[in-house]
Amino acid sequence: MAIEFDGLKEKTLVLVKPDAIQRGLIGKIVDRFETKGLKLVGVKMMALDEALLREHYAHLADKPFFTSLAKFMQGSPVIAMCWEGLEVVNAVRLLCGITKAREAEAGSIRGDYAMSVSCNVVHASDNVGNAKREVSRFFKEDELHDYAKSEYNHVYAEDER
Ligand code: DAT
Ligand code: MG
Repeated sequence: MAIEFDGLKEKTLVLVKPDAIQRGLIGKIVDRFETKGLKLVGVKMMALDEALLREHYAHLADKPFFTSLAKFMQGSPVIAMCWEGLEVVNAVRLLCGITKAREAEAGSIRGDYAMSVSCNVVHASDNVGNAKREVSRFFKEDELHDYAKSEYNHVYAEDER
């Protein structure tokens, strides 16, 4: 069965990066998504191997910083999470803030917790097409969970559910 991505079942991939793991920010970062009203449908700690990193950052493979980016991302395991909700890909990008963290909007995760371009604490899928590819790359179907969240009756209006 294919992973659902429509409406309330839209999904996105978030990685808590090694800098955030080292700095003890896992809880604070998870809290941002939970408090927003998103549904966590998959989560695991994992070490990123060479092949996975090459796929994940294929769009940056010929950049001069690629080697240091790969080394940084392999500095410790990461927390991979799949979050679900209405237009969640866009909502999560907004929550994360722009790449260059020291210029990220105050109130965003990068804006509040980071100062660097590369050590910017989180990864988030940047559009729905990439979210589909990234969620499938990091999670097997049986690692994603479908469950009711009663909070949804208050997070979304009736015509949004
Ligand atoms: P984002 O993570 O905001 O989607 P991206 O996909 O362009 O940004 O780049 C992926 C990661 O690569 C980014 O989070 C940090 C690193 N990176 C991007 N541009 C960089 C640069 N100019 N110097 C060093 N690292 C960079
Ligand atoms: Mg990106």
